[in-house]
Amino acid sequence: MHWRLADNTIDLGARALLMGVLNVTPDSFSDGGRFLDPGAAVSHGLAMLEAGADILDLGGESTRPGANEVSEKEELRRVLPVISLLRREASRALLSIDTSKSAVAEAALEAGAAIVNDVTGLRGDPRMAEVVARGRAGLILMHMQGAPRDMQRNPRYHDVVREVRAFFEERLQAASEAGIDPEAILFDPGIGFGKTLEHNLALLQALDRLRAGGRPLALGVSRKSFLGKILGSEELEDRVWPTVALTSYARERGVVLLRVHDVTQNLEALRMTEAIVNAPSPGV
Ligand code: HH2
Repeated sequence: MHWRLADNTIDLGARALLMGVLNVTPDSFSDGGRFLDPGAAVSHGLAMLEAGADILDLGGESTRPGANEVSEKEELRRVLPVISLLRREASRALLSIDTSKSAVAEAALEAGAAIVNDVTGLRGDPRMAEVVARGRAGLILMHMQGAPRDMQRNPRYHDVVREVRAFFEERLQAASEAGIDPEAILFDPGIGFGKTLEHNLALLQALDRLRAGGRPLALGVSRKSFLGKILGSEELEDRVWPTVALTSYARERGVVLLRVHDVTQNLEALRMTEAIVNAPSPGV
C-alpha cells in the first residue's frame, strides 16, 4: 500500500503516519488562539516533529461546529508565513494544508506543502481538483454532511456507512476524471462533521467497509466532543487518553494516517499496536 505525493512515494505497509495538528486560528475548538503568532506556530510545529510527527497539518480556518468562514486573504495571511518558516527550519518535513479554498491550497503547495486536506472532499471550490492535480499533491478527501456553520443541527442518514462509502466512490471517480492519481488519495470519514454520536460510532465500527477503490483511510478523532460525551466530561484535557485508545483501535483496523494534537502519547499507542500487528505469526 502506497501514498503518492509529487515525486515521493510513501510505503504505508508497516507504519502508520502521525499527522500533527497546527491550527493558526483564533477559534479552533481545542487550540484556538494558541498559535496565531507565526513564531509560536513554528515552535509548536517543530516540537511536534521532534516528538515524532510524520506530517504537520496547517489550518487557517476553524471547521468546528458553528464556525464562521474566513476570507481567502485572511487564511493566506495566517498560514503562508508559517509554511515558509517551517520550510526554512525543517526543510524535509512533510506539510499539509487544511483548506477548502483552491487559492490557499495553490499558494501553500507553491510554498512547499505536499498534501491538501480538504474537509469538503473537493466540493467546496470548483478549482480545487485542478490545483491538486496540477501540483501532484497528496489529497485527504473527507466526508462532511452540510457545512461547519450548521452541520451539527440535525444530521440525518438512512445508512451512514453506505452513504459515506458511496460518497467516497463518487469522489474517487470525480477526482480521477480531474486528473488526480488515485494513489495520491486517502479517504477520511470526517468524524463529527455532520454526524451524531451514533453516526460516529457506526463509522468507527465499519472502518474496513469504507475503503473505496482499495484506498486506505485517514482518521481525525483527536480531542473531539463525542469522546467527552461517552465518558461524561466536558473538559478538553480529559479527551487525550480516549483519543489514544482510538488511535490504537484504528491502527489495528488498518487506518494509515492519524490526525492528532498530542503527538507523543499517540505515537506510543501506534508503536505498541504495530509491534503486535507486525509480529510474526506463531509457528513461522
Ligand atoms: N478534523 C478537524 C479539522 N480538519 N481534517 C480531516 N481530514 N479529518 C478530520 O477529522 C478533521 C480535519 C477538526 O479539528 P481541529 O483542526 O482540531 O479543529 P478546528 O476545525 O476547530 O480548527
